[in-house]
Amino acid sequence: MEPTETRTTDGANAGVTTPASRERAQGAGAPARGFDDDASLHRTATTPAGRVVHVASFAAAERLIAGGADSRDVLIARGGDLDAAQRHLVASNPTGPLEPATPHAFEPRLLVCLPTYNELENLESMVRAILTWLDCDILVVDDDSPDGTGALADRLAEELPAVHVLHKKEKAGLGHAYLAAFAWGMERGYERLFQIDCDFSHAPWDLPRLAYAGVDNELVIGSRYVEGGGTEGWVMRRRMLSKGGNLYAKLFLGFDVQDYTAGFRCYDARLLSRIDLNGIAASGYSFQVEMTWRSKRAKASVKELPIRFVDREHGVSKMTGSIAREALAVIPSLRFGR
Ligand SMILES: Nc1nc2c(ncn2[C@@H]2O[C@H](COP(=O)(O)OP(=O)(O)OP(=O)(O)O)[C@@H](O)[C@H]2O)c(=O)[nH]1
Ligand SMILES: [Mg+2]
Repeated sequence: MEPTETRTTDGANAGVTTPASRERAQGAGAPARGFDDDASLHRTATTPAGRVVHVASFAAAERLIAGGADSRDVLIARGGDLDAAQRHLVASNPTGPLEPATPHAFEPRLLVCLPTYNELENLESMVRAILTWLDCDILVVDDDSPDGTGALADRLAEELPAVHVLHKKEKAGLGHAYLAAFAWGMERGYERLFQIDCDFSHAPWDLPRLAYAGVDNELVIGSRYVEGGGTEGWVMRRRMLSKGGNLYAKLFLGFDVQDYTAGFRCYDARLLSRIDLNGIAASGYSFQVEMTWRSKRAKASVKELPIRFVDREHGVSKMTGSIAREALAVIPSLRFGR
């Protein structure tokens, strides 16, 4: 069954296709597949802001993105209503950033879990961007960041009713932050729980895509390693580490998932309730691998959507050698140990 979005936005911009804009949309000499599929499902335009815009249903958007379009330029119209989208373009600030008129809304209660450690420069813009794109609540989980991120989170929570904060006493790793967030969210009846980094490596405008795919799949992974996905701005060493880590995980856990270590996800709370979260061993980035493995063991349907992972602009990475070493030991133990 094709999932339906219950209260969608008409927040997409549209315009007229010209040969020049079509050429830009497709990139010089590298046509993106899917652009000419079905003209009733998308249009392209060049706005004064200089971007090419595509308008589509979620299904059409996924075809464009898998074919090479940047999801940033794909704005999704209500029920494929391109005329409404076009009216929005006329009404909105044409030189501003391309944003939906209202955030995408879905029937289930959505909680975006946002772990932070020293993300002062990123937190406020991340929170506002998330709320621009998705009608959801946000839980910031801060491990007593020395730079004052926790105090900023409190100020945002005072201003924005959708924002909540969980303060932890000390830096305990990403896995622990997410487990605390899941417990908090499940106690309060949230039905979909998202993971996203607070450094813009994961694009807030991809959240509605994950939410939509979450209608039919208990685990949706924003994947760098399916067609249309990728990484930007990483040095060779970092690329090798990620690819090597994924190959290592696949060798032990199966080739049916392409991006085991991805941190951009949407979980159905019913899946989380079937997993023994207290038994999770990993805390670093093998937390993602362990959760994927346990989801597969719990017979979850897993869907990977292509994303472009962009290296952080502000702040510093918390990736360390010990996090990578943890993965070396944890991954085989998942397959053979427990
Ligand atoms: N609460 C909490 N958040 C953390 C911890 N470690 C990292 N984070 C957050 O988790 C997210 C991912 O961490 P990053 O430092 O970006 O690590 P990464 O994405 O694996 O590495 P890079 O690709 O180098 O950025 C960010 O939002 C961090 O602020 C932690 O120990 N506790
Ligand atoms: Mg990061």
